[in-house]
Amino acid sequence: GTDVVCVGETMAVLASSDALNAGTKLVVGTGGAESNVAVALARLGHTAAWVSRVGDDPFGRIVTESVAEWGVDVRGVEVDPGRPTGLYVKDTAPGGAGVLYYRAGSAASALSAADADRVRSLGARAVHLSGITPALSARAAALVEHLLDHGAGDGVLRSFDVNHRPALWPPEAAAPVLLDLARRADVVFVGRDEAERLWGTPTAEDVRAVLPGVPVLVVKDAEHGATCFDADGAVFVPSPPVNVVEAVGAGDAFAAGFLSGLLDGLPVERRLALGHAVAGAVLCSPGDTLEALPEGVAGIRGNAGR
Ligand code: KDG
Repeated sequence: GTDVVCVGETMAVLASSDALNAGTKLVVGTGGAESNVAVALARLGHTAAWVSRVGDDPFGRIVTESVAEWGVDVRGVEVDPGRPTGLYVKDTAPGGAGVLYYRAGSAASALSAADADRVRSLGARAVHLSGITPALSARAAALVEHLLDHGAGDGVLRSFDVNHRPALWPPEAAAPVLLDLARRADVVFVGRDEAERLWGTPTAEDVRAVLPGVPVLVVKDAEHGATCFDADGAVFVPSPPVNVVEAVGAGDAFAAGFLSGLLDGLPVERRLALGHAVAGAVLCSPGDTLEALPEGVAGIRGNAGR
């Protein structure tokens, strides 16, 4: 069976190394928060699937083939002949434009509760969702609600990364929706700064106070560390030092490492350490996705007594 099914939009990334100008060359890549998690889980040796919708266009084929090549089951990806694959431009050079989305009306924005059938049919142990999907459209939001309401099957662990994307919706609109969705999940990931921007909660303990019933709550504080709250209390593990090349995708990698440890039955400290290690691998590379797992990281899961 499948360990984890990840649901959400993956776009073609058009990445520039220099500040965007007429004549700047763009390199086509693949990026999507949820498929990034699936790829990292597959790299860690889990069985992972990605469920989404793409357009019947070259970008849809590129992203689907890439995610498949990285070891993820893509049978749950539906091709929509009527809508394009979303794109984003990534110009992270100093003084660059940052991330620009071209995704309104994309194939994945038509994700709806009907797509839950393909999720359920995978019979996964866990379903991973993020707060990007409810920002895509009302029907995509309905899919997330349905999956959090056991739409992936009874007993399927529901993992939710808050992933607020200010370019999709302002904090005022996102805050109540993301809080409500997080309250329905079994495992929640949120950045400390992200939670502060959304909910006005400056510390990890303040975040716990607004999400008291979440069985496993992970509050990530960038280079400082991450705190996991569960029924046994709170555990903090500091982030190891890394030379950051590009941060996009690090949160997804962290979620994959933590989920890997959770599925393997590791204690909380080791789950957080694995999250940091996998995130560290993405932080030191320019891409969003963990295309290859460094030896040292592979060893962490392998040494876990499996
Ligand atoms: O977490 C990384 C993602 O943000 C990136 O890959 C693109 O999915 C993406 C998004 O919606 O921002």
